[in-house]
Amino acid sequence: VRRLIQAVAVMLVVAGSVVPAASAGAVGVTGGSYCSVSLPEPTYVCADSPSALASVQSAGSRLAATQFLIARLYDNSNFDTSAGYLNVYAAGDCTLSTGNIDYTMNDLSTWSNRVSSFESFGNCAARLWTATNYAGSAYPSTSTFLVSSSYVGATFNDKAKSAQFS
Ligand SMILES: [Ca+2]
Repeated sequence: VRRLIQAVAVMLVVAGSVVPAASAGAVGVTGGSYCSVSLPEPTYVCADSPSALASVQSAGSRLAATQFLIARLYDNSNFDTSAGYLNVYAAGDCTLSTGNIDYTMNDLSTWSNRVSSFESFGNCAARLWTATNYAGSAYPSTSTFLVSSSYVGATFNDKAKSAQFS
């Protein structure tokens, strides 16, 4: 009987260790300042360096070949990468018009209260909000977008909790 119990215990341990590894498509979600998110899936993949982030992405093939980089949000101002960034991927470029919203991030999650500068790509421009779900105050304003900003200003620095792309 004891042997059986031991065997069961071993199996439980193995199962316990296998589960996290199997869901390791989510490999880097826990740590690291260099992150990416593929919209509309709100899963953040993070790593300790840009190269580690790249290898996590390719290893987990979390990034479909059809994903386009539409924005990069920086923890530091002046597009400085040393404190980390969040690459935002989407299924395609933004439309040329800024009269519509092409992509949204209703909760910046681990990237809340960090953004100090940003760049947008693929015809996109960005608007940041100080609360989730596009509430609170908006940068640059509730009716405009910016392709890039080297510093979002003292009022919005480390305040963004959601974002829209047009
Ligand atoms: Ca910051």
